[in-house]
Amino acid sequence: MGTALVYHEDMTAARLLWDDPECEIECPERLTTALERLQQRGLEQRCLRLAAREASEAELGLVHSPEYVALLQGTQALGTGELQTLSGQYDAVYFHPSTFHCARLAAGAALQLVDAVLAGAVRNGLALVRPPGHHSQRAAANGFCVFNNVAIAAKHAQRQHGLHRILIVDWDVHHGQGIQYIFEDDPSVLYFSWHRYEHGRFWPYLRESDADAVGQGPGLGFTVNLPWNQVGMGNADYVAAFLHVLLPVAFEFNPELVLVSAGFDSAIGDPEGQMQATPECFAHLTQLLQMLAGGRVCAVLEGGYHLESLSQSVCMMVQALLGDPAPPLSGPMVPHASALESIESVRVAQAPHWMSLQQQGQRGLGRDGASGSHAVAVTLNHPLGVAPVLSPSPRSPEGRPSPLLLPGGPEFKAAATQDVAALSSLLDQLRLNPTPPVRTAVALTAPDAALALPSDVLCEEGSAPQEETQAWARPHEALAQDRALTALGKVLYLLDRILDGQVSSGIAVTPASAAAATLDVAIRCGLSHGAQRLLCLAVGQLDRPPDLTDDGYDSQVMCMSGSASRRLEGF
Ligand code: X5A
Ligand code: ZN
Repeated sequence: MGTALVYHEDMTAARLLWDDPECEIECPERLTTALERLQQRGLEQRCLRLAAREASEAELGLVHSPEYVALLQGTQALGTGELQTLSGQYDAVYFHPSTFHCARLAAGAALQLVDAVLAGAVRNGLALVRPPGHHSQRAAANGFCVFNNVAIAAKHAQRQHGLHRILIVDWDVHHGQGIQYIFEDDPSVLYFSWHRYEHGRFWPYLRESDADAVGQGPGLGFTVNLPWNQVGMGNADYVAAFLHVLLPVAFEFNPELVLVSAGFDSAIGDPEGQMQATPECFAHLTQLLQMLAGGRVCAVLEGGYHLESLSQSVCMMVQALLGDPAPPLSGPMVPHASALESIESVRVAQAPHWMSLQQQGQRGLGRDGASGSHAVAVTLNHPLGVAPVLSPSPRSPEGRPSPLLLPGGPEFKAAATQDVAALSSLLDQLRLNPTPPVRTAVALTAPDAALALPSDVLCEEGSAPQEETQAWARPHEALAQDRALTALGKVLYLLDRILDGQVSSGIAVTPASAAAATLDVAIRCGLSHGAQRLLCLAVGQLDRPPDLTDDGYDSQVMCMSGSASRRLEGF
């Protein structure tokens, strides 16, 4: 099940025909540059390419008034002067003789994408479109938007595919007030938007963009606004917003489809957003969204006006849709105080409507001796996410971010404000390393169990050399027995393939009595290969936590353990 890319080059036809500093950033090169970069990186070739079709009058009518559609149809025959006059009746809009055709293609592209995903032809996809859509309203163009592509696609998914719960995630840096108005009393569409707000002093200057706008009537709680009151929000702020606001609510809502109003003016370098999130952040956000709705994610381009930043962000999103691992995020993962205030204000405003946001008192989850599992699965992931060869840490040895990548650093500031080439080279340093050829490998001691594996999982036959395995096992009594030793050989082999970049992640089974010792060895082995930071998660029972203090490894390893079985018993 693949990824669709919906596009039509006719959408590059519309352009600004007169002087207007506010509108000139919405230019045809936004699409051509992004598409070129997708081709350059070999990503376009990995997608199912679909040529956009025009949305029909009936489809536009799902959201827009017949009079408004007719008015737009009439613009095809207008001269430049008349187009300029008509444009002036709306806020931040320009019309071109090709606008009606382009805007119908943009809406049609979103519809095709939804149809392809809901028909099961692809798992997910991106529609690369312009004009954008999320500001446009029933009878009004607004903020470069003519038809509300995502809103039309949502209505279509309800009417034609019978969907009952659709999540719209609007990560464009502007508030998609058009989408909010269309669905504000509809509990079957959950609309989430974060946006530059600055206490109402940023376009479109609306009171209803604030966190206390939560929807109306039956739609109460189904509009979720997260206003950013300062510029400069970055990776840590965006990830925190997902983890603390969007995802709790989205899991509780349990959508059947996720539509993304994918504007990239929320990325670094964009003149509108003035934010700091790097392109890789969008790979992570996309991955997080794929946990919902069985991975049915349909993204539709909205804003994004820094051509280089836009193209890189689009590539990151497509990479994540294709299932590639996300590159590590740079910079200190510490949210701004202002971001945490915004997040808290949304949680407070939404708490009456979502159980997942209501503070639960601390439950007694103390230590327990319950047992039940007889085998512990050791899962291994490449410690740096993607690098085939262990690459230098993005952090300095003291654990502080390297000055080069400090979001507020002078290099980024200069690049963000003027020098496109400098920004491009900074961003290139963060470029994704090649994806390992095998996504998931399984090492089993009983090979017949492999018969039940999905076909795209590699059943790993190999083992580490016996002497090497024995040498690692020697200090551990628990690894003396045969079964434990065989399992350890397989774990070490898998770890080796992961650190070599041949395999992205893997799973191995080891006897319960040898779990802690096997973890010990796996950790030491990973560190001896040059891994600099290692996270160890123990779910279920471990006879003891791994102890690495004697070798001074403890600063590089973070261990977390908890008993899943005990918690499950409580339900
Ligand atoms: C789609 C989008 C922005 C309009 C800004 C007007 N529109 N100042 O990003
Ligand atoms: Zn925008």
